[in-house]
Amino acid sequence: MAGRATGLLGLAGLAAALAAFGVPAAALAQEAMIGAPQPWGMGLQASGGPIKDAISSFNALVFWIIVAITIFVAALLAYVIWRFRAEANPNPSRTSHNTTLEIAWTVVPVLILVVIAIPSFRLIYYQDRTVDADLTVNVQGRQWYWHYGYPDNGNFTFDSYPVQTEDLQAGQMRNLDVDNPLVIPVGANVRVLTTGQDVIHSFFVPSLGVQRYTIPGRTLETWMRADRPGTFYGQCNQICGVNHWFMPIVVRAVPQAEYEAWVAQAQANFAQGLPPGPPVALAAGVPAPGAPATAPQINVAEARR
Ligand SMILES: [Cu+2]
Repeated sequence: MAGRATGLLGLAGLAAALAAFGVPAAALAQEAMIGAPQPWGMGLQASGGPIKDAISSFNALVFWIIVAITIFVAALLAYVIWRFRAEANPNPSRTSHNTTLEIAWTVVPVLILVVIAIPSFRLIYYQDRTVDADLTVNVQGRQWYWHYGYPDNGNFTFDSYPVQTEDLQAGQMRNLDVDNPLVIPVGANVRVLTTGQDVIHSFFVPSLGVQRYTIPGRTLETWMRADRPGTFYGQCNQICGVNHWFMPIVVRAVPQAEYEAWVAQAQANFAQGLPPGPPVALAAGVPAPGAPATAPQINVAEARR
């Protein structure tokens, strides 16, 4: 963590220095971010897109309401303990009803809940789906890995497995990095359709503010958007069996041109079962452009289970 914090500070310093020499800050603002848990992280993860921005501001609103209520109740309690102690108040009042007070302590909490409920419902509907999707990805939770599909790009599909600790490369995160990340273009509204193959899993990427159950026999919809390039880490967060803890998610957001290059490569590689990653057959009946007509219809990952 210390390393990353220093790195960020160094980056900001570098940006300031370069800005002084007339290098546009916008070029540096595109520096890739890492959306991941951090040691001693106390708040929510940093935001990589608009949904997480909305979650963070709603969280801040509720947090300050809680702080105000806590201070108010604690102060009231302290005052009552001091003011009505036996020594200062030897003959306690036997008052048991006060209509004005009772209405006030009913109405005020209701108003506080309304203040919370309005942005809360607005956020729920905002997260629910995107009106104009630029891209759709299919996400399937499986015991115990993720299976991704790109129906808008020839419907190629592939599996995403965690990198074993002994195989980690420099800079990769233990129990979080995967062999084949989900790749999306920066700034695109990505419709996410989730299904489950075996049991209920949950697709959860905190820094993009996305979370949806993956349920067998049912398709759920949500969306995400990364407003800056980066690598966003998540995990299955619905207990799904013994390897539940080992279902990391990596979403890489890259510029459009890089995304298109990745799609072209992925269509070829995943169609033919070439590296990187475990080979996967095409979805039945939908050959990817450029794929051999006789692509084997065997899902190797399936056979491995
Ligand atoms: Cu799972």
